[in-house]
Amino acid sequence: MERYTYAKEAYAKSGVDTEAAIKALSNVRISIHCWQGDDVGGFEGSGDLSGGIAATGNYPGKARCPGELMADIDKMLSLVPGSHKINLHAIYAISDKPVERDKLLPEHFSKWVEFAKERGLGLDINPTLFSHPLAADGLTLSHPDEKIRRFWIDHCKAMRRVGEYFGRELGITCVNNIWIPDGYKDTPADRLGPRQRLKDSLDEILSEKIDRRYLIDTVESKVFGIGVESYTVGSHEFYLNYAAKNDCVCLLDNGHFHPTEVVSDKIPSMLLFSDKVALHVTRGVRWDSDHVVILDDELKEIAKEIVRCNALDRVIIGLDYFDASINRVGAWVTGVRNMQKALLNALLLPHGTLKALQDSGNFSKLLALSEELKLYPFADVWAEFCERQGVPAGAEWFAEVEKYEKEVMSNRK
Ligand code: RNT
Ligand code: ZN
Repeated sequence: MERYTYAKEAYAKSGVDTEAAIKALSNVRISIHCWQGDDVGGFEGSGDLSGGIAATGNYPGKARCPGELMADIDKMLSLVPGSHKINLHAIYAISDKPVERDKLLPEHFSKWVEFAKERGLGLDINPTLFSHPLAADGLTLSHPDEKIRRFWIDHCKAMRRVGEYFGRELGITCVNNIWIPDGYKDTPADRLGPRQRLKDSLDEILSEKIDRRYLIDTVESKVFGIGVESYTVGSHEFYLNYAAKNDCVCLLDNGHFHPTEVVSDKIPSMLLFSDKVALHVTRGVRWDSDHVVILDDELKEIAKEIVRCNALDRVIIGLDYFDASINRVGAWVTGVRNMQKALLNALLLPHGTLKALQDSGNFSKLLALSEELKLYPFADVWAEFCERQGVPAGAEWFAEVEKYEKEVMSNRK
């Protein structure tokens, strides 16, 4: 507390209100991906991940069923400040009998709605267009075979209805994100045809009008995937244009661009032309490896752009990482807290002062001040925020994970 009082004063001197920052941060709901809990396995039973994404490692204690995953989510949430959303995939449907993906109904997700209601959470959804026999050749919504394309279109339509149900039941808008693995390993003979088919598929999927209060549709691009190195149907340009012309939102996954290309720089451009932009925040190491999000420079820069553009209500923040080589609950908590730390860091910067320095051409002072601000007592404001939210402020949270691993996760054999 004493430390917070000191920090509050230090920030006030630079024109920053720490109370306003704490309040703003406590209102940010992050969409926390359920799939960190089980390496994108889901409950369909096969467990084999496909579609050019991969989880590596076999750390013991993975959640094997809805009950275990929900228990792990509870543990994770108890160590994360604030109220959030849980982001589900179609493969996390809960049903006694197997249900084909094109036949999924809201009732197959009613247990999740119950779970969310009891905890004041929102829910997001994703159709799962990978890890399935009909996606075995790496093509789904752009497939030349009409029957296969039909199956995936119907699946996406079904999941939009599930999303609408989430939004209606919980009173928190659901985000339905479409990502497809479609592409070719080698140089294609036709780049237009698959994209034409993807466009047609999306047109049909989105043709059913659903109230925006309940459901927002997003489309996620990618530059390449393992096995589909030469051509990706759903490229950035494809979705950027598609979203601009249709009633949906572009989703930028920061692992889905060339290594020196940054998503932070794209955010203001997107916001000038669209009401919303969605993110999958991840950490690619040399490729789209989906490492746990750490508090690195690009994460801080992404958060700064969201805050500087005054767009906390326009940028939909979702997380997307899955590390199977370390304790999964620990990985989850680390990433969520880092996203929040980055936002708090951004909320504690004197953006007005910094912008004025830029506009007056005083780049020497801009650089000097920006660097000095890095050593402001940020950690004390973070600790105060955590304390007020009733979660551990520092590394002591990990003791909870160790205890949970010993008492719960280690019994999953
Ligand atoms: C894959 C995409 C996609 C998935 C999730 C599981 O490269 O990033 O978002 O990670 O849907
Ligand atoms: Zn993603």
